[in-house]
Amino acid sequence: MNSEYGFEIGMSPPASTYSGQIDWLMGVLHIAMIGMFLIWGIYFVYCLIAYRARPGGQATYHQTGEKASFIPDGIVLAFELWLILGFGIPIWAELKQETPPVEESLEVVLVAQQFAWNFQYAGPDGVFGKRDVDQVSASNPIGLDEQDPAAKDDFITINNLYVPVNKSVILRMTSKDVIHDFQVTNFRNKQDILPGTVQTLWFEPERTGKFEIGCAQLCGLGHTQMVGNVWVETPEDYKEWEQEQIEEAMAEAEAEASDSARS
Ligand SMILES: [Cu+2]
Repeated sequence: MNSEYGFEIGMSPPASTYSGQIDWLMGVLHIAMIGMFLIWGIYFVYCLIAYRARPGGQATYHQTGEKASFIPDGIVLAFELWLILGFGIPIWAELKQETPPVEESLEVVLVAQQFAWNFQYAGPDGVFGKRDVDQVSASNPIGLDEQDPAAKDDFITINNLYVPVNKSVILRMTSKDVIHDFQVTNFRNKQDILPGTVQTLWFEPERTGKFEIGCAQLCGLGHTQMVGNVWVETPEDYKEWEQEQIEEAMAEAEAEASDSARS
């Protein structure tokens, strides 16, 4: 873990709308597992003592038709079904299937690469500029097509994702090279990113602050350095930051256009 974030025992503080549900489920699972471990452990020791070898003892080598052992099995099975059907599947569906409406969310494109996170914002037109593999360069890591009118107001950030608090964020994620995995522990989410496809991940931050992004899929020698930050800001601060980025992007696009007109 990055030393800047300190060392914590247990999970890092929850910061998204669904992190409470994940923590609750993990808490129930851990307590149930400790309980089962203790019960089975005590029963095991009891059997060792009660059925130890004694003079005149007679071993039985066939089933006696005893049905009592099905009772604890049945209880455990019922408990597991209750967890899976009552909580596991609904929480999974919320995280992975019930993406909030795009109109009410901030949509960001994420292009992962060895070993960085490139975030593309659509700008005021709300349309993402096209990406072109042939235009990828050191200064244009995602290959944003400069000829595309929709690209003029787009802006890119590297390893830093800025979002407003209390608004859902939808990430459309792809990779330039190998499989990466976007993970923010505070948000309790994680999603593989496969080259050639687009994966969707959403979250809604509930607290302002800085949260660490890690790559959760071993992706090469620089894997451990593939870290970034999510900066969750107040809506006002976010708006201000966004405006600066748009102005910068527009000025750059204009300068480039006049450059190419001159040559
Ligand atoms: Cu990676």
